[in-house]
Amino acid sequence: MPPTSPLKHASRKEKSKFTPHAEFTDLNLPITYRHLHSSPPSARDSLRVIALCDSDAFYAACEQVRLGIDPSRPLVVRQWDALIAVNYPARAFGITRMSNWRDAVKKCPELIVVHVATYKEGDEAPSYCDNPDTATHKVSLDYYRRESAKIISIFKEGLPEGEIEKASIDEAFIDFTRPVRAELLARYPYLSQVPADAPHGLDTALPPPPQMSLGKHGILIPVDPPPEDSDSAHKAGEYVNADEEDRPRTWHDVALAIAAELMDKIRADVRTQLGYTTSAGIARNKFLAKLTASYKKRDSQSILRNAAIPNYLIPMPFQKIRFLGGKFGQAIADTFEASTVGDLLFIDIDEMQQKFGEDSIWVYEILRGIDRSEVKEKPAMTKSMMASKNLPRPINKFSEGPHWLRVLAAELALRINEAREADQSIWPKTIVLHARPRNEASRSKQTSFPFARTVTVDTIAGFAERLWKDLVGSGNKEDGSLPHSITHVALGFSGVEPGEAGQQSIEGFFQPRTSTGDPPPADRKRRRVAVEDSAGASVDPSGTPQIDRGEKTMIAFVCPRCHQRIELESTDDAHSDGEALSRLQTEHSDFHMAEDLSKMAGHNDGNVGGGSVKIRAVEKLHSTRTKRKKQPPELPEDGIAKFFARK
Ligand code: DCP
Ligand code: CA
Repeated sequence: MPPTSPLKHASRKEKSKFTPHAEFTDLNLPITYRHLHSSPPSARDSLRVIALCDSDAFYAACEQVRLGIDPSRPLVVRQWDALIAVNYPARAFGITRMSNWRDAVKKCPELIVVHVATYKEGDEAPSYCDNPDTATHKVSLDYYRRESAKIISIFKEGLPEGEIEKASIDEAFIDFTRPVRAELLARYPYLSQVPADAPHGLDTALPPPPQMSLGKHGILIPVDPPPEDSDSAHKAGEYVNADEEDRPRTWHDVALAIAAELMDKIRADVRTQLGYTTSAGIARNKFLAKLTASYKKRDSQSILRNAAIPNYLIPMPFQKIRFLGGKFGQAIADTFEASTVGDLLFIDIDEMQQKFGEDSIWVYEILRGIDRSEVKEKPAMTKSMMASKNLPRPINKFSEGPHWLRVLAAELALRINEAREADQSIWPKTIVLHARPRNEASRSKQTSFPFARTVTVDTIAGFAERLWKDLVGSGNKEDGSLPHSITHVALGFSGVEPGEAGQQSIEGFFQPRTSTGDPPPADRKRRRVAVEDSAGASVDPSGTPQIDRGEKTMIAFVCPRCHQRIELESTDDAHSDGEALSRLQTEHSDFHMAEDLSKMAGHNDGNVGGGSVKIRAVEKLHSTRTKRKKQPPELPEDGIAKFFARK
């Protein structure tokens, strides 16, 4: 089917001979025993299955759950005067995110309006208040972050074998390729052995797939375009072609159906355990999974078979595709006078690259249903935390800064302490303050953040205030006025990571040590031995490494700092051994910390932990010299990069 909007560039490919469907050459790759047995699966795997799961009206749902409100009641979440989330019953009244909340109430008088939680100075935690003042309050999204983390944990529990990548606060990609392989082998055991007479061994094509139902756990996006009159139903995801189940199927279709079954179960767990409904899309790669998830929204999931890809993509406005919606998409639209994917299929790779550089091969492939980007699990801990505020009234005097610094410090304190509930050793290495003078670029100062058992708003605010002084100066001697008004402030932690094994507290530094600096003797007999001797090491079912030394069984750990193996005699009780080893690690790590501290003595600049221990800031707070950050090399003039903001 030729694209609907004729191109002026017909000469690029001879239009009479051009069939856009013929461009989709990657969709029918052979599926062989190798795809079930070779590991690990690759991004080119023809049995690859990816899902994107997105929570419905997420912030609104979070508030509904928190307040125990019936989900059928219309509810919106407000941030100052704007709406940031609108639940589906409220959408039925024509309310959108673009609406002003007062107009929304006019449209639906029974509308429940919840203002997002806020902090103000002196608050230890965010709270809900109907009419917070932007001059004194700061928005907090922590509750939504926590709910989001709970959803991800359910995904992980339900899918220990699958890779999960959080894509935004309410979206995650899931790579189902491995779990689906395992299910295929369990359900169709005849696939587990390559037949003796297979002509090409592992590269032999699999036997014909079973006629299992494909649409039991999701809406099948139709292979053939729907009739004209059902177009709106198609767009709303309501068009169902009764023949879809009768089509010949491939093993990839079976793989998609199995993934849909697994996804459905996980979504049901999220619904019953947390009360959130989600929508998912299941397809051969990330970009198609994302497009498929929005096929039919709200408590539903859709499946895009390879055979359905051409007719799904060809009429689609290409600017709907992620990364093609912004300036880059507009430049493509202008350059090629194109609006749909079908329009762009005329453009061959040479011309695309001539206009947009080598990297535009990525666009060329996307238009043909190819996306090799991987689902990559991000580390559970974000390495940085940031609290920021666009100031409704700019700060003009030095003394006006600390009010906002305390508000930001309260948010950071809550977040770091929450992270430490999960792992006591988590600690930020650095604290950084950014301030943006009016009409200028933001400036920042940072300093190291010392380790202590607890962190309070006061500790953080103390550091922030010194950074503030360093960053903006003390202001005019007469009235404290600053040379530039500050319109934005942000306070953050970076290098937020678990500390070394056993790093526990500043208090540990004061435990008695021997004159040699060795850790104090533990209750039980222990020895330090050279690391290289690992012969005979084994791991018991509890995960504790055990070394058999004649009659005695020793348990041990290797210190990541001094690389010494510290051993302890086992009691043959795994639980008690684990506890003893962990105590020993703590003591040993505290010893290193104490050593570090004593090396710092005499170069102090801060006083932390309520005692006599002074910590030297790595960057001198009152230094007038600022180091210039090395600029990244200039991006090439041509190419894709210039269309995307540098982050
Ligand atoms: N969000 C926001 N400001 C925006 C867009 C979104 O604060 N401009 C927040 C509120 C949303 C959440 O992010 O609830 C997730 O954004 P989505 O775009 O996924 O929108 P919803 O989840 O609200 O609705 P949908 O059901 O359409 O996904
Ligand atoms: Ca959403």
